[in-house]
Amino acid sequence: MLEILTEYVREGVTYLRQFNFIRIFAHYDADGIASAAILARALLREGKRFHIQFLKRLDVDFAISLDPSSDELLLFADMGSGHGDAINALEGNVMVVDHHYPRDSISCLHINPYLGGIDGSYEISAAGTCYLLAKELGDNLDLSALALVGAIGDKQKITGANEIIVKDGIRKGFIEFRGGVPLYSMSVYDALKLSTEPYLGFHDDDSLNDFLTRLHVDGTKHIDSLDDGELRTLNNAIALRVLKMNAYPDIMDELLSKNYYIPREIINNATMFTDVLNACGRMGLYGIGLGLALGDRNFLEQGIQAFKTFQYGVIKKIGEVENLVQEGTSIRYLLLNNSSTTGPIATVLSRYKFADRPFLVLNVKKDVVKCSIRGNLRLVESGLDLGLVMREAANYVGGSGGGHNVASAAVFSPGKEEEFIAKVDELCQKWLKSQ
Ligand SMILES: [Mn+2]
Repeated sequence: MLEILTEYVREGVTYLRQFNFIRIFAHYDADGIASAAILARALLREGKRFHIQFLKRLDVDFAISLDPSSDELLLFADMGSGHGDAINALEGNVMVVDHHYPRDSISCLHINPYLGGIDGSYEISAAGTCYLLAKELGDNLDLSALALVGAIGDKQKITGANEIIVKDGIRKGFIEFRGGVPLYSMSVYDALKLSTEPYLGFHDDDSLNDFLTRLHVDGTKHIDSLDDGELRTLNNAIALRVLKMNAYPDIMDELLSKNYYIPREIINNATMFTDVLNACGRMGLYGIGLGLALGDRNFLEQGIQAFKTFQYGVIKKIGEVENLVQEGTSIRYLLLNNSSTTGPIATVLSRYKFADRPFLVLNVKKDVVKCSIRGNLRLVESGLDLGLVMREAANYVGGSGGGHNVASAAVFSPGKEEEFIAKVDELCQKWLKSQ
């Protein structure tokens, strides 16, 4: 199934080998950080020099500001496929390695699973695509662990191309499948409190203490020290709690398929490693996230601290806003002011509390409104493309937007919130009705 994509990858490797200096631009989320780290580790082994910069978004002004020299390669990872205007405005040698739906034609070498007939939303991440490149470049099978991190970060399924990559890792001992619900490697108490995948909704200590007391599980124990019986009890209680929440119906199957360990990486728990990278990216601590993904233990303490702070902030915010959700005709939405995050809130609420309709979060800041929308596989299969919805709705109010069919984002100027919400609702209804 990777035949066509492999053709692109081979072409990419041939091109890459011509350069001794590669400027990597990567998206700032866990998949982007994993992508950059895969490229860095593979390039180091080839004796190539590189520079890495993380970006929240890509636009024409940024592209024009780059002014590359003729002997360097500009490599965009986990971004670019949806930004034809910016990529095509670039002078110089450019390569895009991305898994976002290629809406625009791009004038450079473009490695994207969709061009090889593979679903980039669910079956391979940017990190996975970078891994294929690394695997073609040299002996880099260990990097499959980071490809897995990218897939987990982007809420993908371990099927298709992802499954092939994970099998590489398992065969060589770089990845181990553990089974059960993925929980962070920390005390039971903290793991349940800080978990967003699964989201368990423990907003006060009493409810969490009650839960653990009823299960006869000691909350001070480390997750990785629980015996099989304790783990089974915990898994069953978590499944029951999640199923009572109006969660996405396939959520438990999805969770149970994703509890992996990556024994050679700095943080062995793949879910925890992913969320540490995500937190570092979201908090602007790119160097720490990248350092960890490159295997530097010096960043561990800061990374874990950032992760705890970030997870706690997300959980707390969800508790504050989950009763403020409003109903549209075919969507639900949340209007926030100056929230520190939008995407993670949208992800959790759309997966665990309001899974039957697209879920939109708007965050109104002083000069800009930032929006995230989330769907799920069932909505996508009914024909909904939220990347297109956000792009159209944002254009309608003079902003910009786009992304995956299942998760996308937009930005526009304050004052147009109601107009934007109505447009998103209308577009979603049109898509869902046409089925
Ligand atoms: Mn990605």
